[in-house]
Amino acid sequence: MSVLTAAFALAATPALARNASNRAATSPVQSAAARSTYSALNVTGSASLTLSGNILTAHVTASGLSPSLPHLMQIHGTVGAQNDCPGASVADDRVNDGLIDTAEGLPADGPIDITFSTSGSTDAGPAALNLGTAPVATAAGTINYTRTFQIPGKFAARLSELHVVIHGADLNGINGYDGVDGSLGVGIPLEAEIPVSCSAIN
Ligand SMILES: [Ca+2]
Ligand SMILES: [Ca+2]
Ligand SMILES: [Cu+2]
Repeated sequence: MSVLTAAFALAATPALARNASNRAATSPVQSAAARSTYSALNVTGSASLTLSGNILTAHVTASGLSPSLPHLMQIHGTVGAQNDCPGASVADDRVNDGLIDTAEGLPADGPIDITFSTSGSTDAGPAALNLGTAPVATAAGTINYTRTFQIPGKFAARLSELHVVIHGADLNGINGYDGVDGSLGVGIPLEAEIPVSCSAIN
């Protein structure tokens, strides 16, 4: 059994230097600070990922999230690549709005590997973008998520090369997730899709 952790400590400004040395995962328990993907948010929390063979127990606590709304959560990344959470400089790559939308973050984030859903599929298929099975924040904007499920061996062996991403921000503070569609073109609003926390697993 091994335990890996990812700590979210999102600062008010997103311009944090990359800290590649935090990613060397030679001891069973390490943690890393994440970098903000939306400067107006202050999402903090941590993920504890415990593996027994290919059975993962994921425990994620987070606060500072948009209250009473579902927050898509996934493990992202490309096994074997040194991809990392997106830096602040990508915010204006595609749409110059100061936000890192999903398409802008994808080159760094890499693909979705595993979905932290509350029921049903945990793979990278439709479950990954299903707001109906995403963890829902409390009225205080917190999430306390625990689920045990099997993951593909290729990810179990290389979790420390991947990262945890949380999505969803009620940017205009009205009507839950509304407004323009997100960058993935899958019919969910930008507000639901936008990454709000990214943390390397160490
Ligand atoms: Ca942008
Ligand atoms: Ca809204
Ligand atoms: Cu994601």
